[in-house]
Amino acid sequence: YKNPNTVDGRTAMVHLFEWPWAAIANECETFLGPYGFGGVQISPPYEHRVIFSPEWDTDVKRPWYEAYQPISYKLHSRRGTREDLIDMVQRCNNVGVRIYADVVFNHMCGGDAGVNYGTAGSYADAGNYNFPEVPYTRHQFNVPKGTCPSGDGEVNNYQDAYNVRNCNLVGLLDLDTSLESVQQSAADYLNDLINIGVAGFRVDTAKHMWPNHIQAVMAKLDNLNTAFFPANTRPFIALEVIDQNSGEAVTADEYSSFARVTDFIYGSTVSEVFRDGGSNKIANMQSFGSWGVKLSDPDGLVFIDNHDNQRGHGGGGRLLTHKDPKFYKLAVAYMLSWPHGFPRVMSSYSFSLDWEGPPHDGEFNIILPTFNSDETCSGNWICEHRWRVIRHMIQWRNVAGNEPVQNWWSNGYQQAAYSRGNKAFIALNRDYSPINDNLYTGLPDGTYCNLARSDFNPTTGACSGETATVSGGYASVYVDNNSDDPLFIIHVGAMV
Ligand code: LM2
Ligand code: CA
Repeated sequence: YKNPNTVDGRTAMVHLFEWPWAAIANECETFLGPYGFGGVQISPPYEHRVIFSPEWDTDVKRPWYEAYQPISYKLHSRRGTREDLIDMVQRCNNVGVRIYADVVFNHMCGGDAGVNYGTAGSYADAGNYNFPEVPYTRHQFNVPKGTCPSGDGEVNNYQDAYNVRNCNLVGLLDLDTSLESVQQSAADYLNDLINIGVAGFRVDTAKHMWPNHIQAVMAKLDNLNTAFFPANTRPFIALEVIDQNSGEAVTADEYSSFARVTDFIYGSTVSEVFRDGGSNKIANMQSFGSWGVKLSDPDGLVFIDNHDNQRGHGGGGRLLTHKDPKFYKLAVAYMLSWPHGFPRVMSSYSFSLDWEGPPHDGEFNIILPTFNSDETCSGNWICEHRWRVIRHMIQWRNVAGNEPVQNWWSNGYQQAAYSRGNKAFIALNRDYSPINDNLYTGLPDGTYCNLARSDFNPTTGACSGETATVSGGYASVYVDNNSDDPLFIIHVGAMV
């Protein structure tokens, strides 16, 4: 369950937050496959609530978070129909890019939804705990049964695991996941996705479910579809457990023995180092992983920011995001260079208010991304995964493979450089002066394309700009601290 089931040699995924299925299918074929991305976390594929101006905020229309309020398990969301989903999963698998579905089975929609119709047109009556399309009825929910110990039915005491796991999180109707019938409904819906060809799941709100209930659902899951995966392959499971405050009753290590778990400490540590350049220096990052993280290498899903905390939801925190591009690129490049955890690159759209949904037309249809000649996205899609440093670091990580960190160099403050065996070398500068040194790279002699500042064409072997020469293993490395891309990036897959 901890294996992401990527094709051989692919080592990272991207979260294409709120991308429609049709756009993801194209992205797999034209960009993610060629650049060596291992997989895509997609936004929720099941039927969810449609939110237009609920009474508590008349300005809120089609917020992104309506996707976290299930109405049924029909695979028809704001991002596309079942047919669109099937087409996307097939086309991505065909170019070696795996799909991980974001799934919710802790709860259904908020009680405030009342009688409503979901994205597939299914009827639900939240006030009466009635979801006929699944079906779920009142006896399958914790609050009406009295299994939630809080006075008002809300999660309001993180010191008490029963409160966290048996009550309604922000009013979302909490399912009684101890019931075999609920476990079976959840497994049926995940198996539907497995049979379509997904490689695994990001499980929302796992912290709010008992570990043995999640394991019971996992035990009911089919092996992956043999049209795309070897026989007897188990799905990848990444559990969302926000464990970043000490003293809470629920911790990540209750889950990490049986699945990967989101590491929320990782991103805040790396953000702090590359944002402030304060007491946690880049010079100290040589031993990162033995400190600064929650989960050990094989147990962690690691990321700098995610769709929640980049807008103050889901624990929030002072994370680097695309809004600080220079330091963000350093942080993401560091993540992709470092052999710890399975990394997830965030891909965002621009927003100013925390609830704002993806770019849309006057009818609230999502507008598909369009692209500039330098591969970046135009309009309101940020597409961090297409930024030059980030897309090249995906390939760098694949080339580095299982090679260890070697040839570590640092100025003792905010500059560092290192190789992964004799395959790949990087230098990062978050300091107030340039790196201007003759450094031992460990790489074979030859001429390399500096991918921080240039592009490499694998067909012609041409480098669009700056090159670097390795001679006797040494390279003269210059990294301007005033550059927007204060890095030096070379690997044996991009030699001129
Ligand atoms: C999470 N972790 O386990 C996410 O970190 C968290 O951000 C998700 O909430 C939560 N699980 C449920 O999947 C998001 C969003 C909330 C939003 C919910 C449901 O962060 O703001 O709550 O999804 O859409 C919204 C309203 C809230 C309202 C609720 C129910 O913001 O005010 O509560 O819907 O209608 C009455
Ligand atoms: Ca729960």
